[in-house]
Amino acid sequence: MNTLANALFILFAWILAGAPVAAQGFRPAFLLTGAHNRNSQDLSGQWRYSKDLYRTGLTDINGWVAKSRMQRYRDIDIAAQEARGGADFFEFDMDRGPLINVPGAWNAAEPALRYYDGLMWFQRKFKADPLQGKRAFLRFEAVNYRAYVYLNGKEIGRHEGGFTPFVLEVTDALRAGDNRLTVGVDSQHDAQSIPTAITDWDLYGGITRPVRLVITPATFIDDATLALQQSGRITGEVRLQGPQAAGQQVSVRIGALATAAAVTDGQGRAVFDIQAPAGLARWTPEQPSLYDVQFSTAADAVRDRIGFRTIAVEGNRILLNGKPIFLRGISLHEEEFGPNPSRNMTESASRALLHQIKHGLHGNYVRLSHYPHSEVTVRLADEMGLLVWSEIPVYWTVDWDNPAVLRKALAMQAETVYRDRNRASVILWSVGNETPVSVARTRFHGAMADNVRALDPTRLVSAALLVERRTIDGKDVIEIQDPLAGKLDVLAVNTYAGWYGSDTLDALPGLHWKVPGDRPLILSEFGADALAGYRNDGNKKFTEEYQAEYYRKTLAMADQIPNLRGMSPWILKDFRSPRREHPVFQNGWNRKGLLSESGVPKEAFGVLADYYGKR
Ligand code: GCB
Repeated sequence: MNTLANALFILFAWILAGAPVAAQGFRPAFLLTGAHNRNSQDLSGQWRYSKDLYRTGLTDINGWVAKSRMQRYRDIDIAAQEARGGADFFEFDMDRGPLINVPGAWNAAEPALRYYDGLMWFQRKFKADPLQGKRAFLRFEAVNYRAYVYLNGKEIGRHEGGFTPFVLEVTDALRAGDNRLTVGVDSQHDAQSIPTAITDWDLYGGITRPVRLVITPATFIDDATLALQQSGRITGEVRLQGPQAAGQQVSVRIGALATAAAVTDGQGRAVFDIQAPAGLARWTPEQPSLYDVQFSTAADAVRDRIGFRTIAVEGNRILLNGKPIFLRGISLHEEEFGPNPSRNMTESASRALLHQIKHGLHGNYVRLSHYPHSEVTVRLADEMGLLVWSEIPVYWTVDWDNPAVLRKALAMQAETVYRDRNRASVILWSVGNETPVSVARTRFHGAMADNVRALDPTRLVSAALLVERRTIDGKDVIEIQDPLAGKLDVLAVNTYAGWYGSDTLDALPGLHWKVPGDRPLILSEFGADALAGYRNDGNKKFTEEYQAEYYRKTLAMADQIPNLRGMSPWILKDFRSPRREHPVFQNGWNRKGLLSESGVPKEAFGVLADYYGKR
């Protein structure tokens, strides 16, 4: 294509991509947001797996359909076929494959899979009762990164995106009695995936969060939401799906405090708008009050535990329930304590991490980086009283000019917002992390900011930006030179002076910050590596002393930023990263944790805990 044709093509593609920015366009066909409280069968446990590095179970050479002897998803008893003899033979057998725990990443399951990155097949069998007019769905909380799902040999759907849930209807494919569920999981990332192939965290391929078979009535409550508005009213909606979705009476009960009723419209949507009851206890980190909320119709009911609070920006302050708040936080990857994490976020694994933030560091806030964390973690943040920054992995760089990539980002945002919009803890939606400024990149993030605001006008929008260094009038200045700032309610920057670059630690408190003062600013990251136990070797990099001093000096620098309203230093715990291969200090771990991988505190943990204790 010549340059003009190319430009017109991009423009046309952008118009097409822009059209569905009407955020509702990204609403998934089914949400089943209350799934964990429904009649469901948890399919966690031991599954069989089969490696498929050349993807022969999906396609043959030249992209032709896979050979039947390679199709892992076939509903077939291979041992029985083999016993019969004959011309047919097979180059897989899921029934006799090795076992693996689901949920969990395969990289931690056995040493040979540590750096396996590609297609892996999973299978398990389960029994189901006759449906008798009901409907059946599979809800996957997360599959990293692409999923190909087959039930009883039939393809029932695909999904892309490693950190958000998806729901597939299996009413027609499900058998009363024995069923065979097969999932192809492709962990490979490329220039068009989100994130791309290079990050600073582990690959963690697999079915990393629970899978449930959910049974519903023919017409069911797909989604139900309630939120406290600045006006003091509680508003929300319930969406029914099914043949009887229109004209149904829907009721909502908020603990023992209030009830309300509404009738669904032609699309199965009922809206609520009620005065907040006088006795309503507002959710705060200090008193994270949650109410049992029940949404019901004649045929169905779902429950949720919901907290009510408001969040807003006024001038350069952040107001929680109308009162200024400072975010005493830390960043967190989804990785449990221990020498061989598998990203299996059980409630106890997640609680152990959040406990350190809340009670060890005296924090009230966590940055769940760099992707939506498990539903378990976000619910625990609600319960334990930790405010949450939530982000999707538009990280470092993606293919900014590609409308298909933008659509993926907007869809991921929608999946995240629909999943978490009942969580009082979530106050910030981030639209990116450390993406270098360019026209295409800023337009991409701008579309994300518009999308997330349209999906959820009740929360704040931010992004972790890069800072620039300049010398102005002989002074060493740190500034934000990013047009995206105009789209954000809260500015956030990552700053590593004193770790990356040549600054001495003593220079940090003297650095001048030139940032817009009209809005709140958060330090979304700062940090330095230290190997737990490496001490008494001078003030060298990688010692605990260096990291502790780095924290003291960076906190002294931070105290000079007038509109600083919070921080989430990098990071609570050492985490696995294939980028980090120093054979003495790292060995595949990013060592910027305040705790070692198994939870041993480094000196800097105490420095931050003292600071937060006084803040
Ligand atoms: C960053 C990234 C984070 C890295 C960190 C580091 O700026 O946002 O993902 O892990 O720096 O350790 O360099």
